[in-house]
Amino acid sequence: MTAEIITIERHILEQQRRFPKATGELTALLYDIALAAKIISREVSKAGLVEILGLTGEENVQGEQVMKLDVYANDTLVRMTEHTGRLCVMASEEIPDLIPIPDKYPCGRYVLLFDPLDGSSNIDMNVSIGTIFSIQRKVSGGPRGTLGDCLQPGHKQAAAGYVIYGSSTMLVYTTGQGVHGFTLDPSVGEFLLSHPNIQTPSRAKYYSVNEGNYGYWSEGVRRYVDYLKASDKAAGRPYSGRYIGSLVADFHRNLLAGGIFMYPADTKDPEKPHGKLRLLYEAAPLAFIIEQAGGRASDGKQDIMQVQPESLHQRVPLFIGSKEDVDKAEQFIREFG
Ligand code: FDP
Repeated sequence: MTAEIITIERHILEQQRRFPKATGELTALLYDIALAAKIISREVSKAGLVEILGLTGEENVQGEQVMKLDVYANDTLVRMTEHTGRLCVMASEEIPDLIPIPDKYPCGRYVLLFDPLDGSSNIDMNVSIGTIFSIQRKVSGGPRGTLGDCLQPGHKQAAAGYVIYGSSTMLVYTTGQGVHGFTLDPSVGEFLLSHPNIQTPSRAKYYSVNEGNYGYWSEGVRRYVDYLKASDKAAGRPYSGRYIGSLVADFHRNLLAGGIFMYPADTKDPEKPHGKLRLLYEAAPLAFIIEQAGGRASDGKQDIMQVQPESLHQRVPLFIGSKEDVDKAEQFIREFG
């Protein structure tokens, strides 16, 4: 055996030791989430085998059909964290309102916001899907968590991460001390450190966007994508296109290989003038991760981390990935709208 084996528990604990005043609550919360991720991963890997596949026939708050696995992932995260005394309130992409901590359990110092199973329209096709989470601190004074605790800008996050259920299951997280990735070893049931201190390249090789929406984008976004495809050998263009259509998978690929993911605002659906993705459950946590990895996230005009949320399920245009490329996208939007 050559390399040191570092479990996620040991890694989180070692990070905590750098902060002598830390109480261990955040450490324990991250560990609770890792445990929930293992349980969700187990069910996802059986998705093609058991009757859990198929639609429940209900619609979520975004008007999308909810699959059973989404419900399972949502319930698992709630069940693994609500009783611990570490959380004051939760919110999920699947649930229209706040998820309060039941009165029978103590109230904690943290807020958990999550997308339990992102990319779920891909489940039936065996495409990678993921769980995204964001942890904020309780800022309200009352005995329980409030909507105001959830509606905090991304730069206030205490931690964020995602789990990708792909060819292997990986958990990637940050507490503001770099980005670290762990691969689940299913034979021992542990997440082991496989990608310490992830840094994303400052320039992309790949761009990821649903180009079927081209005709619905603004002039600036259209021109930017044309620019990425135009040949200029010295400048490293054209870029290669990669679009899985599953945010966590697209983001993870670009984080490691260098790339820009975009979900711009479009005029296709007048109900969704701000694009498709949600600020609190998708854009803000991934923005925290990409910034810690040396990249950037923008809504086309300003850093995602600075956007003040106004409602739980708010959508936001997203340009995220290699720094120079996000800068360039903003430049096109500034010039051409
Ligand atoms: P899905 O609809 O499968 O849940 O956030 C939702 C999401 O997937 C993202 O994971 C993905 O990046 C995006 O939507 C794909 O949307 P399009 O089908 O419009 O490209």
